[in-house]
Amino acid sequence: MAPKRRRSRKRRKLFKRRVKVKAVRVAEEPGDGEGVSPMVEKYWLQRFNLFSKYDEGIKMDEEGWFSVTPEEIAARQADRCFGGAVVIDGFTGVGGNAIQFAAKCNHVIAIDIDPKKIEMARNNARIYGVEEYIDFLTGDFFQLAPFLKGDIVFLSPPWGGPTYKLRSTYTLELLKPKDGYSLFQAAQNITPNIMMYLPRNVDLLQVEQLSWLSSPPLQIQIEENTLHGYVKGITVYFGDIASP
Ligand code: MGP
Ligand code: SAH
Repeated sequence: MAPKRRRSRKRRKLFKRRVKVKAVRVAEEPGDGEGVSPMVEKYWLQRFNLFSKYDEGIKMDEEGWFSVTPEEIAARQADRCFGGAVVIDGFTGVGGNAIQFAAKCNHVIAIDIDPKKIEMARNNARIYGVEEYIDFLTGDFFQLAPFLKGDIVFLSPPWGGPTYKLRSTYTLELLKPKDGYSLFQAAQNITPNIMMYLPRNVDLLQVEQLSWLSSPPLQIQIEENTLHGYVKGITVYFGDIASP
């Protein structure tokens, strides 16, 4: 049998270092049962920016991870509520926005086409103690819109996945499941007080044109949403909730 090869002192040192690095990585990775794929690991690393109460039993799925509005941004958006306002959150996801609206507005109607998202949003709202201020509805916002009444409509539709940022300019036609113009019009039939959460590379000229769909044109305010100095998205406020 060939004699066992001893590592040189230099290689032994290197080997030790490699083992150490691996141990640290393991500790930083999601635990078993977190359901986190490699694709969403970078969002998991930001989990406490998404939900400060993440460790208390927050539930997420893959789309939820890359779509949820970070808590600090959602809280700032919810500051636009006025006394007694009922907010319709047309694309609730795992509830990042609905929870913050429920904490600051009178009542929230939270809609998502995916029943699993509604269950996760309900669970997450319970953790934040605001479940009783939210009516959860499973359904298609476009089909439900003609029957809805509310003071503010919040729209954070799918942007087509994390690859939205590969384009230099994101046009409103790319929003899912329908283009931004159809979406805006469905909301406008409910109220002129509309908030849209859009990609940071959105075509701002197109966004401004949305306000011209009304006569006289709606007031509009465009806000860059930063987190720790990094732009995450853009919120557009229309109607009475836009600051002059
Ligand atoms: P991001 O650009 O995927 O993340 O999303 P990040 O960490 O800025 O990545 P980086 O590679 O640019 O460093 C930024 C934010 O946009 C997320 O935190 C979500 O709030 C929001 N967001 C992203 N997507 C793909 C969607 C989406 O499809 N719909 C909605 N409503 N929000 C999204
Ligand atoms: N603002 C949310 C994230 C929304 S992600 C948060 O902070 O958690 C967009 C959501 O739109 C997804 O959950 C998706 O299931 C939902 N959706 C897609 N098409 C829809 C439709 N036609 N009507 C209602 N919801 C829809």
